[in-house]
Amino acid sequence: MNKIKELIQKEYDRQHNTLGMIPSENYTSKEVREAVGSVFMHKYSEGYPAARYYEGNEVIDELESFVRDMAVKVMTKHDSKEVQNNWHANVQVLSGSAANLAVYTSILEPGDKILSMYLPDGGHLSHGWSYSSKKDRDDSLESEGIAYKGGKKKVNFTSKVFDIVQYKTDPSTFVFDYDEIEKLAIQEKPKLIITGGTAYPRDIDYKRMREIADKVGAYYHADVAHEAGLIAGGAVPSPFKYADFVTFTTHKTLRGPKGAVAMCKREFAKKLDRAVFPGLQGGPFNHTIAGVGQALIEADTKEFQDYANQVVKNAQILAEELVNAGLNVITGGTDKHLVLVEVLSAGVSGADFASKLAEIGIIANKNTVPYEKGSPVDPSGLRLGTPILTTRGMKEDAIKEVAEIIVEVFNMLKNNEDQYGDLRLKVDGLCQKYKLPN
Ligand code: DSN
Repeated sequence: MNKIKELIQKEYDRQHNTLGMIPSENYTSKEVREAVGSVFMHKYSEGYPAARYYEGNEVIDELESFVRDMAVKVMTKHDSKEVQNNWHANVQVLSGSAANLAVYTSILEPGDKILSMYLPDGGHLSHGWSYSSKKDRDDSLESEGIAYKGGKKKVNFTSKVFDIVQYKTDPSTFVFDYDEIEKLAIQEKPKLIITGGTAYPRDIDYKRMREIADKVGAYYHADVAHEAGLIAGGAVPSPFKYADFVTFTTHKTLRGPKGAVAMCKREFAKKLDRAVFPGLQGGPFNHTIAGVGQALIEADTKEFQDYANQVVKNAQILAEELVNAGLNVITGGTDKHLVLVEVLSAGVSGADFASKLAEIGIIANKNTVPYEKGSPVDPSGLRLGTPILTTRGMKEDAIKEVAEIIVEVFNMLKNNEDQYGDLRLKVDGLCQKYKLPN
């Protein structure tokens, strides 16, 4: 066996023999993996269907048109016909960050103001992150109420090109206070408002955010990378009635390959398409588009709807079990697929918790929590998700067993114990009982 084949087998074994609980990850079907590994990877197709810069694209044209239509159909499935008919999808964007950049460059000029969610509260880097080192910091300038105005170190390209102001969650509940966001929007007059993030466990009030955007004449962009599959499955609210732009990655709850889709109301279609190609990218990854198409076919089924609803039920039972065991679950629960737990106040570091869990076969990630006192490399929290466990067939009873193991590890860390007994064996048992599908 050559080195690459050996590593593929090794990684398959690792995925099979551990319980993946990173909420942004999932496990695809064999058909999705075959599509991504298909002959579509060989073809150059700069341009769009029926308007290409290379010959030989008749099949690619059919592929891209089909996947584009499927993206609109599946993502707006739970919306009215009127909403469904008003959306366009660009399936060429290579990643979530590229999708977001395409939205910005389609409607904004350098220097325009964006209002987005504060990164440490669960926002995303591509929504424009910057900070100042401790020595340069003047907190009175950077943060005021729920507003964060950024620092000297422009970490993400978005923060280099645009003027970024960010909103935090409410300091006591850690959920959004929309009245405060509205006040901030009126004060800052952004040209674009973004919602969406990576660790916000509650539903976002898309209708309210649309009202805020309308009040200040801003475009509204909902980044639903984490929730895409849950929206397609009807397990959480849809933003399509309210947003001007919706972007998402395809590999999280949607259970497709690593990739992304950028969607917009039809009136912005030309601008968005031009922003993607030739604005930001060259030839699309047609093999990824094929894999996304296959994932969308799978998401357009009753089975997937059941899956999406079970993901949420599983996350809610996980949160409930952790709360009952005395853990500090941020916002007291979840509306979606992820649970954020603050552990530092119990004397446990997020990094230690994540690495101890990994030792016994549970793969989660350390994470910042709202009003974080630590740093991204040593944060106060742990983020857990249920998409993979649900793909493996787990329901509430199995999730309770997983929660019990997580609580045992937490209590051992809290009490400075280092004997983990048979926890790895328990995880092995669950991995054997709930196998990864083919
Ligand atoms: N890195 C992703 C996540 O883990 O949430 C977001 O891009």
